[in-house]
Amino acid sequence: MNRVFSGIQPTGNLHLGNYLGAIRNWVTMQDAYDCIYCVVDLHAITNRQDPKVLRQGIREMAAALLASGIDPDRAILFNQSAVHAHAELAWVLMCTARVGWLDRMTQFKDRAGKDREGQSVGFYAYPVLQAADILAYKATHVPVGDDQKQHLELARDIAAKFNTDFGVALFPLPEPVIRGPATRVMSLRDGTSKMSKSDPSDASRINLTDTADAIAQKIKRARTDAEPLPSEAAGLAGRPEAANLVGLMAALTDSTIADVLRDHGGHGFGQFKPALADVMVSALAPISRRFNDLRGDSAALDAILAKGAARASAIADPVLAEVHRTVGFAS
Ligand code: AQP
Repeated sequence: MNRVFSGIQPTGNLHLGNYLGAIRNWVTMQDAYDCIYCVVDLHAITNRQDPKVLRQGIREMAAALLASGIDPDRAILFNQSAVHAHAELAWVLMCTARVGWLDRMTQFKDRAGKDREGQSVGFYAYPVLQAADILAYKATHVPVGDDQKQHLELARDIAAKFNTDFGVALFPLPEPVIRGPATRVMSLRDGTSKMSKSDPSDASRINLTDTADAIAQKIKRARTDAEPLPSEAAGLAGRPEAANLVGLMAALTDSTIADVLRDHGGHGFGQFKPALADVMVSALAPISRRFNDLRGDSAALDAILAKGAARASAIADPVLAEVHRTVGFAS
């Protein structure tokens, strides 16, 4: 059976990179798969969090996902810490994963920079928890942005080693689903770094909660070069900011880079940017409206998350029991 699992951190607003790289695929996959979507609060505390802000962030992320089109009657939507199998399986898999494998994770190296020794052990081991998130449900497909490719390969390696070590076929090897023309949305201020919630500059990203005016201003001020758009994709080589904006237009209009360049090739950014801003505002305005309607109803959001956690536990608990028997635990 095909089963989809994916997660998102409740730290800060959902941005256009999260939406186009991952969430939009989450929504379409609900029609074809058995889907489990998780607000990953255990991952969030790998960096220090204010408890009040985290609690509110979990609800707000749930509201943002519902506003984006996740249907809690079809997909399972819950927060990670409410299902104990995640942390428990992570421990077992921590004993399967090798230190050398984690040492190769580029995201840790990039984010830790020179302060490797000052990072939490949890932040270092984060990709093992991510493997547990997926494998606790025997998920077969994981829709993610391009930045998560290496972590997905690690999850496959961990699943394969566990199966081999114990001579079982307990875990399927999960497939990443990385699709669409915007699998890696870049910062509006620097076309070589990814759009990210933790970028200190709000001008670097489009938040799903931004007003139409804020979107228009951010696109207007987005960094670009002085050349007009080329009429073919090859002409975007070495122009990361132009490539990013063209990719966004393609993703938001459900078309391809070639289509966008056919329509806008030869235009300067003074002409292209307002067209892009208009398309972006039309795509995001309904989501933003629904989000504002949902975010204030904490009781309703908590009820949706609790129901999702019960459904998730009903799938993960038997898998965990199978793991217990396989490794030789008495219970
Ligand atoms: N720029 C991006 N382009 C395409 N996809 C992206 N994703 C994140 N940034 C981009 C995808 O969004 C999903 C959820 O992300 P997450 O919040 O759990 O993880 P993240 O990669 O840590 O997101 P951020 O914005 O970069 O947060 P910070 O700055 O806090 O680290 C994932 O599928 C991810 O691929």
